[in-house]
Amino acid sequence: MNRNSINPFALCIFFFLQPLCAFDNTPPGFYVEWPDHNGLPTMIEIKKQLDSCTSEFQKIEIYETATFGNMLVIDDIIMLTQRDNAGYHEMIAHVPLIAHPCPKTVLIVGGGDGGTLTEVLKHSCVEEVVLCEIDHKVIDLCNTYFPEFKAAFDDPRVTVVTQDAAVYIKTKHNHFDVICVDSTDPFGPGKALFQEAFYRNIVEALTDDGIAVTQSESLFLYADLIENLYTQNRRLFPHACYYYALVPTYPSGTIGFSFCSKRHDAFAHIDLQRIKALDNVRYYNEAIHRASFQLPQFLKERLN
Ligand code: SPD
Repeated sequence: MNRNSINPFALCIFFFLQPLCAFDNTPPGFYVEWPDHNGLPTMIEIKKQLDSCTSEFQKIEIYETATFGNMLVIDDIIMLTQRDNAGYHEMIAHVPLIAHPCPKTVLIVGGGDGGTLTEVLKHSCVEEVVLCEIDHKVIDLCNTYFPEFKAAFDDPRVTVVTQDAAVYIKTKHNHFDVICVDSTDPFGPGKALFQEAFYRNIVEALTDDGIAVTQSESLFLYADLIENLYTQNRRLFPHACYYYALVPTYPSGTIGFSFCSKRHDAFAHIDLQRIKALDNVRYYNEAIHRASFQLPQFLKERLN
């Protein structure tokens, strides 16, 4: 056969395989999060995988991305990147802590990466923080690959409890001024943290004027979940609402939180001096605190 002619065997193979390849359009060098609960994949360019392990509870991976720094992925879901985690961690911590006039005791549920812990500790009024993380492997890996959060674990105000928070919280009554539920998504180890029984235990664990905020997903992708949590929380708390932050590496670029408070609304105690005293803040400010509770019309109608 002439060197320049096309091999008919190769041609057959190409036409056989080509339709199969069309199902995987992922460019090389990209990580794709495409969970089966939504049709909107999140794609991020990566340089390499830095580490991975399967713990007793979940698969944990660390990647070096091209432009977002290191990235933590748990059970194929992006948890955080170095570049854009401030929108999430500052909003889950500073909104309830500033809404409370004098928070001294704080519980972080999950949050083994240390990002929320780092933000909570910026409040000088806080005297005690318990971080309850079910999976110590998350803490170990993140201490290596997210060194900016490591110092928080050495703060004398901090106690780390390695336990299922759904069990731990039942042992606490009238104890915490603020609870931040920094959970994974509502399946796998995180599922129990989205159920009413857990929220009832939060009510018990909070002090009389306590405030809890819980990771409550994207308003574009999880409106049903948000509406259900809101309906439930209105029965459990005098103040219940939803607020959100912009985080480009989460599905649809946003993530929100349920705000649940026994006495104080989200704005009554905003203290500009306390906000000014927060060190090295990249996302949170007074205007963002207020604006993050303003919802698009479609969600407002569902939460009425
Ligand atoms: N869909 C991803 C939600 C992840 C929320 N938790 C992130 C943990 C960061 N501390």
